[in-house]
Amino acid sequence: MSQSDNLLEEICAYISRGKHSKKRCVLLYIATDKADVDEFHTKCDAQGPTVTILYGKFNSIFGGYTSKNWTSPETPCKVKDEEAFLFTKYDNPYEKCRFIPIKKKKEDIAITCGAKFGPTFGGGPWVRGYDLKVFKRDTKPESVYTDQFLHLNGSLNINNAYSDSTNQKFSIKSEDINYGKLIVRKLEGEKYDTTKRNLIDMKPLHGLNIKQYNILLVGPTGAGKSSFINTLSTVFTGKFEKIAPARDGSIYITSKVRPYPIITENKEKLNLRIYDIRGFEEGRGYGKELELLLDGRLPQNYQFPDEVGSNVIDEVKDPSLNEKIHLVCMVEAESCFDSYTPKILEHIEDIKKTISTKGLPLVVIATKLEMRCTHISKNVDHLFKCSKAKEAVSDIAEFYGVKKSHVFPVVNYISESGPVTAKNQLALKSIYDMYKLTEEYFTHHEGTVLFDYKSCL
Ligand SMILES: Nc1nc2c(ncn2[C@@H]2O[C@H](COP(=O)(O)OP(=O)(O)O)[C@@H](O)[C@H]2O)c(=O)[nH]1
Ligand SMILES: [Mg+2]
Repeated sequence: MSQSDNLLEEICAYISRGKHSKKRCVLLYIATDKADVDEFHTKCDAQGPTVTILYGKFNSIFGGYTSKNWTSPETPCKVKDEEAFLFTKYDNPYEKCRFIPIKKKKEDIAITCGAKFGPTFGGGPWVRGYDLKVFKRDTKPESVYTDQFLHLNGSLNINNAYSDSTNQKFSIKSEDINYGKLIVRKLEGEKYDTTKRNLIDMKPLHGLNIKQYNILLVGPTGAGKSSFINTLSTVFTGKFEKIAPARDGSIYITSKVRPYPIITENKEKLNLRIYDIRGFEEGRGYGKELELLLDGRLPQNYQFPDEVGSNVIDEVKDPSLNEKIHLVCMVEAESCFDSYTPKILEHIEDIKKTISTKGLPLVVIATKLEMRCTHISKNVDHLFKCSKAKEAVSDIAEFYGVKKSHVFPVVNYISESGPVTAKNQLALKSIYDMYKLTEEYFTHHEGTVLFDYKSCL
């Protein structure tokens, strides 16, 4: 177990009031030779609860936790957080972490968010008023890297908003933490991986009597349906996976219906199945196949013939809710709707009509956005602020008649590479929101039995 794993486990136990829970962390931001305020905000804003960890020069590790989002307003803004705290420990596995909670009545100034501020604990406004201002921009001196250490231009003045004792005499002083100096080997911003954990723990609504939610991917051939399944698998196992055959070279290979489970590195199975099918093309839509599939009447491993209607379908009789589709996800790579041929537009209209007749929820995944913007291809983080990506999301929402919040940009893992935080976040958000939408659909869906009669007998 690494040094930070150890520390994060202690912090996690402190947050969960002494109970060790199985939370995992994802590294959002790391600085070793420079501290960049913009990069910090790009990677850490709107991520929910985060831990900032400083690995000090003088044998100590320290930092702070906030349960609130970091944001970057032009005018700095104080944020209330009753759960925030600072921490410090010697860089030694046998030494316990010491926690410095937010003082009573100081919760309103637990953190300060600002476009020119890095992670900042306490509310100022004067330099000595911030308990831990890690670094800032536009000031002299700037943060500098010399002698293999990063000299941060923030300040450490605890006992303003944070203290571990009501008696000043016994409380931890700034000098007790890394000699009161912001000279560090490394700085990290971490977030507890709650989305992933929540997804693993999610169960279909009680009373539906189904094992999992079924999500169907539909889209033109080559849009990235199979690659999205591989991306999800990669996110959950932590290593590049190719469970769904995606296009390699010039042949598109998905020709059958196939549901894929998502399994984690610890062999935990998510309670959802993603159905991969053949994409539609100029000369081939779905005809009756789609309706049968939504109803759970298309046999498993059904092979799509090259010509629609050229086969006899051996329909599944009396399918249960377990076999039906519960949410449809359109996969869209182009969003150049003007260049779609009338035939393709006709296929899309047919699909939308069939989904709408069934009353099923529809969402869209927007893939390949990095191909539109060189900045995204160099760094996926750029997608969060890219105007071209935002435009694509708006266009797609309008075209498919869905809310913008139901269009999920993703950048698929298509080749062997290490984990990319932004790619993981995008894929996780999309699947988490799909799960929640399916739940919402069942909660409000008329005629669905949300009550387990058998358990009452
Ligand atoms: N650049 C890029 N290529 C992608 C992405 N998703 C899929 N692809 C590529 O697009 C091609 C078609 O993908 P595939 O998943 O087989 O599409 P499907 O026919 O919808 O299942 C493959 O060559 C993939 O490598 C993406 O997000 N970015
Ligand atoms: Mg495919």
